[in-house]
Amino acid sequence: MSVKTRRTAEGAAVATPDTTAPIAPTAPTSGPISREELQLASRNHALPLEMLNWPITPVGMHYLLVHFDVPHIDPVSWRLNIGGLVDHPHEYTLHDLQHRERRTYAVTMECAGNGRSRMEPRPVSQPWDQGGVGTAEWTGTPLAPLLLDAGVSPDAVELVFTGADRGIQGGVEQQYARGLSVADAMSDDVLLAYEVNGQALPPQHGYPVRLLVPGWYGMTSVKWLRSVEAIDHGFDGYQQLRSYRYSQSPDDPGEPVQRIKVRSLMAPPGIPDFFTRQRTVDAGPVQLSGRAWSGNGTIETVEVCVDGVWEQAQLQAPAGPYAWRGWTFTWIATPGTHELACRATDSMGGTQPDAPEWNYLGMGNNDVQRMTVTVRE
Ligand SMILES: Nc1nc2c(c(=O)[nH]1)N[C@H]1C(S)=C(S)[C@@H](COP(=O)(O)O)O[C@H]1N2
Ligand SMILES: [Mo]
Repeated sequence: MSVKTRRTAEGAAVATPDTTAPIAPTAPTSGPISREELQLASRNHALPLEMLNWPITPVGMHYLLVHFDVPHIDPVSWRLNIGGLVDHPHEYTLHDLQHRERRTYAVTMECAGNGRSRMEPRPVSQPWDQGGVGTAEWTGTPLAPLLLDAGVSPDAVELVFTGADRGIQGGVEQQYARGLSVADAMSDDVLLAYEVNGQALPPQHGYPVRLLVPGWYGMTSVKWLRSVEAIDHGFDGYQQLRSYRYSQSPDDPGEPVQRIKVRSLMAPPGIPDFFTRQRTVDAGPVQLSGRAWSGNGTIETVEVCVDGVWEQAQLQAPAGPYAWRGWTFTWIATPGTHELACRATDSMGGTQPDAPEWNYLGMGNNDVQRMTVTVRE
């Protein structure tokens, strides 16, 4: 495979792939989960669904997705470089960023691959079930004023955000890097975050500084951020052009994955079976609850389905404009086996499909969650 190399503002070599770089390690399969998928799944953990009972996810329970290795970064020598097509390239220390305007937002973040293992055939990558989501209170400084200070050239089209982590994907050696249009990067809600839930970022969530782009799938929020570079073309890195696409085949360029699709999940009621996770509840009123979120407008309704009959759930106020919304529903459980489901609709009219909308990389699956519950006397 041929790999082009270019240099970032700080001189780091960044490989940009030719468009024949493989987009997935193997074709989608109906076979059992492989050892490689297990290896990824045990590194990149999910939100246990009972944690939906917490409006803010405790840090250790927030889902995790790390493509390569967690880099070991010395906060004293760490710098953030803002460069490329700007009038005033600048290097910031962690201290500099911590002494600029400080903001805290509760943000629901979801991995674009969440729900991947529920697709059939199953796209082969991190085999998420449903827990690739979490909501944390992120603190940092807004990016837009730094870009204004830098003076982004009118010729700039995109900003490239590059992390300190390096690895090989699709045969291409790369820093983890993603692009955003200048307009999206200038959005008032985009943060350079250095704290989560009131503590310094832990190593796995991007210490010392990560990008945080509310409303977009998680891949946009580059961890271990090292540079922001203004460029005069659309970013052509692997994580932009080859990965994170809604494509139907390995050679279909597809559409880019961007904002989070509407979704709701229910905290599993009652008690679980250790191995199958099947639920058992006592007959009588059962308070069902969960969370709903969307990167497109606000959550308008959540419906709960019991044995095929849909009814409205009660909505709580969201923890903030970028955070999920709690919902509750009282179910009068009668002895026997029942099927429960939930479905959210957002203010842009988006709703959840009954079955996954299949694509080659297993992106953006927001299918309705269903569970079978045994009710005992
Ligand atoms: N540098 C870097 N940033 C990254 C990643 C990565 O592997 N390297 N993973 C991305 C993906 S795919 C997701 S879903 C989120 C996950 O963030 P979290 O692990 O803090 O939940 O980080 C994003 N930022
Ligand atoms: Mo992700």
